[in-house]
Amino acid sequence: MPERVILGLGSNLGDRAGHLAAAARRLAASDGIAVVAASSIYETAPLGVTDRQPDYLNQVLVLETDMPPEELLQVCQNLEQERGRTSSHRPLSPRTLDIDLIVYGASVTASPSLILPHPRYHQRRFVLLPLAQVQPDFRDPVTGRTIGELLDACEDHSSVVLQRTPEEQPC
Ligand code: PH2
Ligand code: MG
Ligand code: MG
Repeated sequence: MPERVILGLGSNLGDRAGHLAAAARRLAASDGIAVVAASSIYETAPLGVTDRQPDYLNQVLVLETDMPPEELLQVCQNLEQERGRTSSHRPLSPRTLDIDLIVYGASVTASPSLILPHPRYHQRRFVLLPLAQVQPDFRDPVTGRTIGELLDACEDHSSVVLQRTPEEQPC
């Protein structure tokens, strides 16, 4: 049985929508990866940054795959670099494409390169809102909290505005 994986995509540099669309297209074309759902695209205020930055476009994808987490992470990092992301960026600096593994099946793990579930996703409205749209029955693998409970408990109230619905997306 393939695992169900949630990815969080973000872009706040260059052709933001183009970067997100390219990521979804390239993932769907990858051997062993099926993209089973894509949220709408949301325009979101930059969270946690200290300098003034452009707004992000954020989206959540649901995948099914047998690919192990570390291998999937490598695929995502390769896509980030294809879209011109430099590996020397400061943490929280603007980026052309960021692809985060949010949840990988029921996995709860921590290695130096990958923590699952993503340690901060539940503090980010720009992840929770699109996730609620594509996976309304989602539960946190650690706490069992529903997506509604996670949203209620989330202290991030920064702006997350629907920008584009999936039907209108170029891919
Ligand atoms: N990603 C960050 C830091 N801050 N803010 C928004 N709105 N969207 C993001 O994807 C985002 C962020 C680090 O990856
Ligand atoms: Mg990120
Ligand atoms: Mg990242």
